[in-house]
Amino acid sequence: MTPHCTILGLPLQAGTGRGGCLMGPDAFRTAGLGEVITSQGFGLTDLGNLPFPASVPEVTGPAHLKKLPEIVAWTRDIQTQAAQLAAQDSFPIFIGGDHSMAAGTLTGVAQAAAALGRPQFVLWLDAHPDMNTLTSSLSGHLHGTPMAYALGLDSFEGIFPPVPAPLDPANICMMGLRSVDEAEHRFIAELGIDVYDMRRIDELGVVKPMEAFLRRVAQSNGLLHVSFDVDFLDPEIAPAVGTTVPGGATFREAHLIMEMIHDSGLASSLDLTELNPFLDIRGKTATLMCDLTASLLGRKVLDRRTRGL
Ligand code: B3U
Ligand code: MN
Ligand code: MN
Repeated sequence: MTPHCTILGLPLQAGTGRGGCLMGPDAFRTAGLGEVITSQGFGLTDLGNLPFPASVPEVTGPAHLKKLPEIVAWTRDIQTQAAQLAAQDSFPIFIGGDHSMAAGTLTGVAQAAAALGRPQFVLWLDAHPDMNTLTSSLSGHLHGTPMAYALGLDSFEGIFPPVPAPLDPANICMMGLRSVDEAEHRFIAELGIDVYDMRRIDELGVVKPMEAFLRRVAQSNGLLHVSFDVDFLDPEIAPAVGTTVPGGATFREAHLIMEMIHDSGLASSLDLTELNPFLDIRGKTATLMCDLTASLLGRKVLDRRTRGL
């Protein structure tokens, strides 16, 4: 991993039904994300927040979709930024914002990987696969669709920007799923995506699945994008998210995943997404997400200081 990180704030919330994700980037910074990065010995460039799209295209799609033109505009802008940042010699951390941001980050980093001739892998940590197409989405909320878009599934053509380098389903690993729509279930089965839902995590733990996935990334000389949705975590420890689903990953499971990613040296980019500071309790979710990022960047259990003494 390069010894430098670049933060880009993506204050979008049009993909969700609840306001608040707009404040996500500020909450990550307030919780000390910058200090976490520098204290792990990384240089830091904070690019601030990407501005609201200057122009919103006139697009129409299925009528039940909410704020479609706005998300199309964000996707266009984020994709361009992500492709540029992923091509630089610095580790990009995209701080959201709702998960529709991943329509831009996944396709942008995959574009940069394709330019290097290297396969793009994705570790998707989320209660949801976010794999609805524009036609299968039942809620109309576009944060439920970025993975389908990045895979190049149909319904997006002519509405969203063309996908420069669609993800290979064989290079995706999803962990933590526990809320999956019927259509998403079908897509996952058809594409054969590697899924560790919470039941499989209960049964196997996280070490074996992570070892197997990281080995595949290493053997293919792949680049690894980690997309971390706050609702991957159990809502008891991470309440600041609009769509809480009980039975999520524990504190230690999540840290262990981050520690294993660090030890592998394979991560090339990161999304921190769906944080809704309006729903937080004294900043505990934002702080936990920063601590998890510290583990991904190399903080060890023995380095941690006791808080509040
Ligand atoms: N699959 C549902 C629910 C959902 C997806 N992502 C979140 N919720 N956060 C949908 O709306 O597509
Ligand atoms: Mn999500
Ligand atoms: Mn989710």
